[in-house]
Amino acid sequence: MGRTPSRYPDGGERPVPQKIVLDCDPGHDDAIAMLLAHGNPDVELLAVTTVAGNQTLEKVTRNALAVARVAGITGVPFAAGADRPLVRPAATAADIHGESGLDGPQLPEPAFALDPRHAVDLIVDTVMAHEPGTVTLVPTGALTNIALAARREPRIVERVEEVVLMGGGVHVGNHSAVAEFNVAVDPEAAHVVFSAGWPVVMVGLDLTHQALATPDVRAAIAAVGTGPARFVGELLDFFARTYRDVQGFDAPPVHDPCAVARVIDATVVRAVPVPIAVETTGTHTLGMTVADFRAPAPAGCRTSAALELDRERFWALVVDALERIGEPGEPPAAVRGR
Ligand SMILES: [Ca+2]
Repeated sequence: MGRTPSRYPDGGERPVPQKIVLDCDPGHDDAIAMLLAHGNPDVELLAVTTVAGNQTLEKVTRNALAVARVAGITGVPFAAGADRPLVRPAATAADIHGESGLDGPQLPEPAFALDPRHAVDLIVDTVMAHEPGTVTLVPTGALTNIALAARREPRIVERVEEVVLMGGGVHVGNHSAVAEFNVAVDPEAAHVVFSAGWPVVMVGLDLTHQALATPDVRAAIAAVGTGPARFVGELLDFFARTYRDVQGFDAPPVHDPCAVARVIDATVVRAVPVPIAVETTGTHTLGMTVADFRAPAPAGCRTSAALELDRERFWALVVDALERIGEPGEPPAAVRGR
């Protein structure tokens, strides 16, 4: 499968690998996002941080470490972050992700211990330790940690290359008629992140509902035939059932790896600049991401909304990453000459 060069939205090539911090709440699709980031050679995973969301902080953190073991991720610090939203009571998505937050496959015991730092400190330390404009934050859960990091060390706002987040949506909701789960769980944090002034790419439901794990996709993943690919297959079996039963989807939308794919190649996940505000007071619209398309985006607009997925190339990236991961402990597939 051909490897595409990492590109800026204007088509120029960006330096590779792109350094990212993945802030997540695994979560079936978070797990696949982590595998994509680990297996793709154009992305360097600097740190993984966890936040309460799909399940409690304790559960999603344990899940993140389990996924690291499945993928053979080593030498990357993992840290636990906020155990609840900034203002509102915690909410989980056990109806979609199960009691463990990662129901389906058997989860292995962690192979290494958490970094002792709080996730917010790990995010700040990581961004400050690298050259300005070289680290991209990829949040795929509630935005609590990212908002706290921006407050803890405001200089990261200038220093981060961009924030490519899975959350929100222009025309679609899932937590309510108009609000997506990650934003709705902590709308105040989302407000901080969207209005901070750093570039924000909103990879929302308009985009991720195009990333459906249809039977042909699941067959391509199964054909990889490795432990991590089987793990993804078992995740998708469970995810497909809950998405069918709870939300009426024929095939489950695999949201979070779309944000990683955007970092890998902006032409796979196409976004348009548009001012976006987060609703924090609405009776029926709490957590809505309000995108203002009335006129062309003003000069200097720092937010954009992802609307168009190149479905074929997206899934090719996921399958390619799984092939490169191979069986953890073995040399990468590319070295074996497969
Ligand atoms: Ca997530």
